[in-house]
Amino acid sequence: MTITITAFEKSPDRGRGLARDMRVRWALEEVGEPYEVRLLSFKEMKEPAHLALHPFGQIPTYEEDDLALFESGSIVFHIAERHTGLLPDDANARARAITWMFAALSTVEPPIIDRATVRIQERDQIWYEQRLSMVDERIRQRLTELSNRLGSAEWLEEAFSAGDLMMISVLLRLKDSEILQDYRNLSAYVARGEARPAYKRAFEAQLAVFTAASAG
Ligand code: GTB
Repeated sequence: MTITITAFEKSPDRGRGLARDMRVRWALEEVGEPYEVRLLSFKEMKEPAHLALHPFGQIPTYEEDDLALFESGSIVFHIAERHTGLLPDDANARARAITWMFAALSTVEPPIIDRATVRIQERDQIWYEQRLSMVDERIRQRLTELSNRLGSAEWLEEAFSAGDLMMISVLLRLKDSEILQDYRNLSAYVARGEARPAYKRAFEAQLAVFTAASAG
């Protein structure tokens, strides 16, 4: 079985591991599955060959024999389902871990992405400051709720799971903002994820791509 994923040829995050191939790399590293990476320019992402794999012309995609997937959540779920290590065996615990994956993507990530969009695309608008503070308030509401649930626990459920992998991946987008720093248990939770050997391997691999592209 050969696994191939796609990633930015030169990531706009300058190798900070914020693009969504990072969560797929991390999942593959957690389960010990080797993979290859096909790097794409923005132009190539919108060409027919890639659109056949990804209808929205984005990264990441995932190819494994005759299976092709897109959407980072679906890809991480697929990896977690087919290997041990990212989902518990107990049916109820497994369902809860999957619930956290959905919570990360559908409840926590949207305002965080809105923040990035506002900061990039609406900076010159007269409503910029007001809109940014409204989005920040929505993020703080979610982080307060998440922080209350996590409390002093290490992970969202008994053991590290794909739910934590996805939640930490989503929270990492806030790492450089003061918002996350205001939640000490969430900052520590993110740091625990980053300290995992699998995360570090994935991070180094994506950073190497950016470093090579910058040198070339
Ligand atoms: N819902 C999809 C998923 O989860 O897979 C979203 C995929 C997505 O947004 N892909 C982005 C992409 O391909 C890259 S990751 N964009 C190109 C396009 O749409 O044309 C998003 C991203 C981009 C940049 C940064 N950054 O610079 O920090 C962080 C995250």
